[in-house]
Amino acid sequence: MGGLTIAVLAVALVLSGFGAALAVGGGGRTVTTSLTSTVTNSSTGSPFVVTLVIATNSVYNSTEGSQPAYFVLGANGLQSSQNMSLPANRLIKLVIMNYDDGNASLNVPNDNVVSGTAGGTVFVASNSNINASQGSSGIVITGGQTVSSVPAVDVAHTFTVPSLNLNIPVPVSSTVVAYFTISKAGSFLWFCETACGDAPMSTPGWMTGTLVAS
Ligand SMILES: [Cu+2]
Repeated sequence: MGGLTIAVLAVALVLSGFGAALAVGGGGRTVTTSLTSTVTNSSTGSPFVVTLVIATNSVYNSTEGSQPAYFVLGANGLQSSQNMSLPANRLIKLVIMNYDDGNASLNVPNDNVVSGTAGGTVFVASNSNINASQGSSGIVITGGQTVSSVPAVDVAHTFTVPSLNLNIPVPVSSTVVAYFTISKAGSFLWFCETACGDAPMSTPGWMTGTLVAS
């Protein structure tokens, strides 16, 4: 409610500022800055949202062929996951959209178990959460599940940051949502812990990279 109030105030500031700009000319740029900073301040208490996409059609080279890779979904589309910047000491909402329909064996037996997230759980949605049989009530939606682990055979990739005790297993063809907080600033190595391919697993921007918290 407080955020909404501030947002409304920001709009009022813009409107009044716009009027001033009309009167004196050329003052619009300052008004835009005040709107941006006000919106940023009003969202301090909300989670920082970052969305990752796992896609499978990136050709590594002529020998390796297509390999899976993590991408950051930015304002202008997919961006490299080689270096991810996240805020420290703020709740992060991480969404992972996985287009990979193939599972991969686990490099560590417990890689299918969630760790380091709020409540030790993640939310998983996938094709198994709907039934489009077009019965009398149309599509049946079960929504998804909040889980503390997923069956090992269903895991396609993981998002793992050992130095943060963070492990998020990602089932095949699924969307995973996790909440966590990074309680210290620094650079942390992230990687996938399934055997999804030697080339992508060892190459930053594919299945590994650096997470910078500040
Ligand atoms: Cu992987």
